[in-house]
Amino acid sequence: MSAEHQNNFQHILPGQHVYDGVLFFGYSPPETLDLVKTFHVRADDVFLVTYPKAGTTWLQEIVWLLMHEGDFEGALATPVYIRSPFLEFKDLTLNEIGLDLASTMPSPRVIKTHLPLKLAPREILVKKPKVIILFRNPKDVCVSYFNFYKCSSSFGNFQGDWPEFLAMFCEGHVDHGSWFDFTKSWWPLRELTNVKLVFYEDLKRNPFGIIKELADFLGKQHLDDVTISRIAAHCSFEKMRENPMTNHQDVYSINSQVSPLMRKGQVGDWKSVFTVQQNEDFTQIYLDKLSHLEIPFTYQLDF
Ligand code: PPS
Repeated sequence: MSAEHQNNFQHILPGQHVYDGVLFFGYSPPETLDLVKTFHVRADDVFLVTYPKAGTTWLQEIVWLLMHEGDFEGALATPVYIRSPFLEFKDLTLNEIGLDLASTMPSPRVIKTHLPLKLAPREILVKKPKVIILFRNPKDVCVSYFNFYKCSSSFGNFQGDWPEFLAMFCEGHVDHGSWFDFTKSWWPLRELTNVKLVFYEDLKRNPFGIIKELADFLGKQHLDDVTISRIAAHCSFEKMRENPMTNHQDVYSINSQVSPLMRKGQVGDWKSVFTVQQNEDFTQIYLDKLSHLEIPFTYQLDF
């Protein structure tokens, strides 16, 4: 364990390890992370780049449907985590190995990764596939991650309290490492023509408009407004929460009684968890680390 990860935190992730300075759970083992770097990217791939809890599953369902011409029947036949592989994930109980699923999958592939740029497949920068980066304000990310740490055996069913988790998050002592480092690493790529940056809060505010933008970006301008509206409706929080192909209630490692993956799906839930002091401290940490990037995060929706 590197010096920066030698600290007072009690919680140990199952199979916890540090890879190139980034903390991981055992479901992204070192040999998988090695292989991810040399993964063969296809020019017609779509990579979904998100930090955990940014709304990945939502984006996966939307983009899979766009890339498959609004094939709702197909979407309702297979879980989203099989249709859209999580590249660096290896779960032998679930028989889900992202790299294997992706390698054998016909194009167009919709591939999820939570990796910071330095650990992502190198060919992303060479083959220039479409890349969609999804950002969500870090306070809501942190609250969502806290609840997921508690409900998931993959994360060791976290028994600590919120202040402890908040400290872990701020230190980057969580699976997939620092949100700050992840965000800093991908932000400069937003200017590339093959990259689109989307914010969770914008998707929440204007699902039809953002899905239409995504359709244009993905070369799917021919999809009509009726199809775009149907995708938006199919991917609403309420619909995805009741849909067994998206709600992850079949996943053995998630105890939905403690907290489901589809938990609240709101902007601003952080206000019900952060104390005034915690909010001030977190804001200061954010300002110290990332304010120079001027990323337009939204922390509440006014409607
Ligand atoms: S994962 O496991 O890291 O890939 O999780 P991820 O999908 O990124 O994040 C889960 C959070 O996204 C919310 N979510 C949604 N919000 C709005 N609309 C839709 N359709 C939707 N689907 C998932 C989910 O509720 C988690 O956020 P919280 O705040 O915990 O509710």
